[in-house]
Amino acid sequence: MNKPVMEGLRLNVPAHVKHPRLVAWVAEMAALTGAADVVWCDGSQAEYDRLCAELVAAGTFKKLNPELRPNSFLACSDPSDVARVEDRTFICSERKEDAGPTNNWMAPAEMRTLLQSGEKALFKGCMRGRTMYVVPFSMGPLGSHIAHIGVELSDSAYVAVNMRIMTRMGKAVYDVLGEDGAFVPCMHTVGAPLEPGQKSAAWPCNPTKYIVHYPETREIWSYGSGYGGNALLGKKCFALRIASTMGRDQGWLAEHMLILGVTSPVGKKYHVAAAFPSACGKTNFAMLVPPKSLDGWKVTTVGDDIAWIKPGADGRLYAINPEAGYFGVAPGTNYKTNPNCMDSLKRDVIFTNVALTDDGDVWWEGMDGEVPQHLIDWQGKDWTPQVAKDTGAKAAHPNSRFTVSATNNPVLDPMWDSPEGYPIDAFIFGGRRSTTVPLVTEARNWAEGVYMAATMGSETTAAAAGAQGVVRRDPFAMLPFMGYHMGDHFAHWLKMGETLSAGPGGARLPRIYCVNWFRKGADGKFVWPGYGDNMRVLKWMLERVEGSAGGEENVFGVSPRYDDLSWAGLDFTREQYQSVISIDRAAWTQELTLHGELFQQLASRLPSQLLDTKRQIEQMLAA
Ligand code: SAT
Ligand code: MN
Repeated sequence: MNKPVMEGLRLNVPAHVKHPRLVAWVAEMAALTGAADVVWCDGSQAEYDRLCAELVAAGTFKKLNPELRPNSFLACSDPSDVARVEDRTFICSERKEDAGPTNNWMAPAEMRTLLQSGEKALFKGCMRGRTMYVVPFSMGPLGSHIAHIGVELSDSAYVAVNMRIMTRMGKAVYDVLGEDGAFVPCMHTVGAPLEPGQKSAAWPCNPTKYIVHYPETREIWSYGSGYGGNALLGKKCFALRIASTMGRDQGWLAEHMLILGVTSPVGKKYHVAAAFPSACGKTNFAMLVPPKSLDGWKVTTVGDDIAWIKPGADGRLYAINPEAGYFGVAPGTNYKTNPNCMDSLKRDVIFTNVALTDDGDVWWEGMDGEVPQHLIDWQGKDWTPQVAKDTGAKAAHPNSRFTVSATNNPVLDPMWDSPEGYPIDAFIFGGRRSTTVPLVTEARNWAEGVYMAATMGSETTAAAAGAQGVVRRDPFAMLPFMGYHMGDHFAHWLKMGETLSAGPGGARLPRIYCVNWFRKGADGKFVWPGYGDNMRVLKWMLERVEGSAGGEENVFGVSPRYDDLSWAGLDFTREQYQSVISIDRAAWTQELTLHGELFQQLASRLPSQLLDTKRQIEQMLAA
């Protein structure tokens, strides 16, 4: 009884770890979880190679044909563990009201009983028979004033190797942390302890799942899933849910936005941050190749999913990409939709839930070339085009992913790692809407832009478990990623705008745009070609920033007339343009009713400015 906590387990603390609070936490978690061993990751290539070899031996990874796909692996998950689980995601603020009506909430004390301290607490003994990896990481360039540090403890080697690609992970983080630096503790388990002698499943996980955030104490506890945003805790859990609350408290923004650099034909460089919901083409947009006819324009990638944005001394907003890699959707990626991505994926990739070809390479729906005559699908079953025809079975899961380092990207912005970040010229907000929302509109002022972001709707995708193709309000594309009350987020944006416009950079507040690449015609097909041709819209926006492009006011801002866009090299008629830019009065009356429903839901914390903006739009619509 009452034996010293660590008896029987060597903590193996390396000499370069000089942070007593961190060591004490690791010891406490090792005791709680009953981990068999503790491995402190150093982020080296040798360590990565060793862990990948162990994952191959455990059956989690298949090594792909080194001639076709050097240094790359395929992991296939348990069929029950393929996406984020929004209904199992919790924001445990002290007061329910602070989490707001769009988040699941449980009182912190109750959640802690369930996870940590109760008699049957889920984390008690959850790592028995497994190794606990200590994964130190920086979200953002090491030492940048915009960056923050996290440490993930996980019993998944798959998580450790993915985190090495997705974040700045490794030994150097301890230099930044020193003896007492702040870090966000990120506790993760697949929830599958092993009895002595029991062999692990290739993809261990637990039917019970909890993805839990304590915003006040800035902690993350994730139980039962090994997949993506549920398990790679630097991404959605830290860089969005926890960071959004840090941003609210400290005067900055954590947003679900890609960041791109755009260089004009005269060599002027702009930076644009764009919010879209999961699986709506952020990675494609971030790596966009301008059409030949607009060859003078060049796009470079800073980030493809998350932006941390802080005001600089000059009063402008500066953004960094807190991540170091891409966890992108594979299906639909090909040399037409995203050639730079295809080139990024030539080597050093971890694929999850795509199909395996007979020669040991990967395949997914929408890849270039002939459909293979035989594959092993993501569930390990034989797949042929005939099987697909008969049963509808997809070879790759619709939410199958690649994990690849940003440095593999041929159009990576040369300054992507700059600790200072980039000044943002424009924000874009876009949903996936087959009807109603025009191709592009420009907000007439900051408040109208915040309104556009707040009322954004989008059809759901395979990135989250649940029904697909259903329109739901997804304010700021942050619905699944907000760490606090959504209404407070709107207020935070409005206040940032006010503060910045009163400061030195006031005249340079970023412009705000609303876009929709996804409008469909009567035939059910997308009308707008999208992908590289989105450059035409982007060019218009930047010309607006310069004050050189025209436009036409409508109820929802300013849109380009047909002749305000460049059409060289694209056959797109005035009629087609009308069908993607037009505003239908009946559809917008209905749309405003839906905005009203969202505002009703958020009423207790809804800034009155947004109601004023709504009233103005209603008046214009009635006029
Ligand atoms: O699984 S993730 O949350 O990382 C991907 C996404 O939903 O964007
Ligand atoms: Mn995302």
